[in-house]
Amino acid sequence: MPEFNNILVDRAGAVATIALNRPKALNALNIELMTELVDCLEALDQDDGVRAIVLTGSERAFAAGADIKEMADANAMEMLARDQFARWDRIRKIKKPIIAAVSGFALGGGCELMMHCDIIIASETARIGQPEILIGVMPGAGGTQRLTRAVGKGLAMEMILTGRQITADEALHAGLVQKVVPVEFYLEEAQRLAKDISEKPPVAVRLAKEAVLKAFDTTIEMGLEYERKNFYLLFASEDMREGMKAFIEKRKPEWKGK
Ligand code: DAK
Repeated sequence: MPEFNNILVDRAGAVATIALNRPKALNALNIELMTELVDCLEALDQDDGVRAIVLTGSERAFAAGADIKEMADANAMEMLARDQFARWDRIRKIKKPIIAAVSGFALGGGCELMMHCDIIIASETARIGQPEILIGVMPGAGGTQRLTRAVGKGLAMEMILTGRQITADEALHAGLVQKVVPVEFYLEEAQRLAKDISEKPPVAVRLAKEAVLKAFDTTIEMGLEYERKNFYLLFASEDMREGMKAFIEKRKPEWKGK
């Protein structure tokens, strides 16, 4: 793993944890941080020893958004040339499950990054919002689409048009985050969940993640076809044989990841 300036990477067994680390800027997502983050995610995705990834920030901020200071003077042609969205699209292609552990601010691009993850664990202190409207823009890294699908049209409109931050409990009730825990435990809880998933058969985890994500960009008919194909494919895996055999023999399965 190369050296990074803006993220910290930690490994515990098959779980890797990436912590965004620009504390003075509340983890604002500048180009260098995003480049490191995406490179790191792709490297972990290729690493057979890693089976689940936790993405976190600090207690004070998961991420306070894209770096406003870096964007403030850019013109449309420069933004187009930077092609930063291509980097975000690569996060969507990560095959291993990513669990977000969110505390403090998850705003703008920070909220969008959180929503790129597969499951979100929040601390009671989390404050989540899309405040771009307050600085004269709008969400650009998927916020209008992912937030709307997660919480529904009304709340998404309200958040995006007013910039209001919602609390962790509101986010839980709206279905945006999956669990809220006291701040001392949010990272531990996300890592516990990641460990649980890391102990499941990796090929089934990969194909199941892929199929769930399909639900976002296809019709129900096509999605069901896709699910079925992945289901059949698992009957070609050694882990499927092992899983069912172990059940019948009343023992714990030993996964090979094949
Ligand atoms: N960018 C740059 N610096 C930031 C920042 C940000 N988003 N958020 C905070 N900081 C910096 C502050 O400037 C301050 O730096 P110094 O003044 O100390 O040098 C330091 O972090 C501490 O912040 P505060 O002093 O403001 O701390 P407070 O506790 O008083 O307030 C706050 C915390 C989070 C409420 C406040 O900092 C705030 O409102 N921050 C901005 C939140 C925001 O508007 N976020 C949305 C940004 S727009 C794209 C992809 C995505 C996007 C755009 C393009 N492409 C792929 C092209 C997304 C856009 C956005 O996210």
